[in-house]
Amino acid sequence: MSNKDNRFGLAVAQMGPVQLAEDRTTVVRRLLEMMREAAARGAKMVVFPELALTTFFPRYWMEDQAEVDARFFEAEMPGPQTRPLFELAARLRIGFYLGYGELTPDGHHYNTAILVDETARIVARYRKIHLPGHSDHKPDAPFQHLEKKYFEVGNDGFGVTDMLGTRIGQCLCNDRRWPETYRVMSLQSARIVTLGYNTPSWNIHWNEPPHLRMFHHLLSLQANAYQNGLWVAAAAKCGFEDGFHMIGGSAIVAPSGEIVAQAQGEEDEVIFASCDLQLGETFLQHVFNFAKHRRPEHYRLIVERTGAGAPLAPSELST
Ligand code: CDT
Repeated sequence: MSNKDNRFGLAVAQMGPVQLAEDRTTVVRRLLEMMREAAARGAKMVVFPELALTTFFPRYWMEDQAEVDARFFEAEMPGPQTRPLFELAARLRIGFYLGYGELTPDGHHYNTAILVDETARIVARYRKIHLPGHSDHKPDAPFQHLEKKYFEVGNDGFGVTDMLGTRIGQCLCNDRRWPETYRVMSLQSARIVTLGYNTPSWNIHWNEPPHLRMFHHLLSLQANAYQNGLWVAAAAKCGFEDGFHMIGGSAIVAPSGEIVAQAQGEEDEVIFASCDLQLGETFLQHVFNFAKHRRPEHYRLIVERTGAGAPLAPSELST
């Protein structure tokens, strides 16, 4: 089943915390070091986290938008501080995925990720679609989760890109919990789904036992890798950022649903897997042969309803 030509060296670069006071240059230096390690281990591409260049700033209520823009958003990519990443990638002939806050020339804000190929060309951009949290100030909460304040909902969809001899899709953090994310990409024949995340260990909305955070993170990756016959590469930013803890657990998951590499701690750490890109075919030609077994005529509600409503009459269920 496995063939050397189908092998794809895939690295995930987990990041330990980035403190509020840290500057981009220090952070980029850490990313460069991990990119070097990934290339030395034979990776064709390395996946960095969501909002990799700064602390996870949506935990803070801030009112001075000009200051937020200057401190936490990138008005150009690459910019002066991120250019070294592109230069090293071209020199090492390695692709990468990078998450960052995007400020567009006409003033829009997105939680964005890009795919960069081995010539350092940006070949795809993804703007986060499932934005979690809230937009109002919650002064009684231990911290905020203000993604709905600082970002607009992404307008690019879940694209898949031909790159590095395979098909790669992107999503960001909360997207990984939604089955639609992966199915839309697997229907475009994605072989690898890349994602970065910042997942606080505590839930400000209810008293969720912290161990469930890790369990649901891995459950989402594993179930969706299997049900869509694809590889999933997930990179955390984790540990204590100014006293606020986020889970680690960066992982590479095979189309079998098995975890083939997982970060050990909550610091900067590169994990690597030599991925058999044909492995997904085993599932996609049989149990998940979409063309043969999917029944979209019975899935109407998935695109027609957002929230749950009343049961439909049998005659209304199918098209
Ligand atoms: N960054 C991000 O999307 N974090 C969310 C936290 C959800 S709780 C408001 C996540 O799904 O991990």
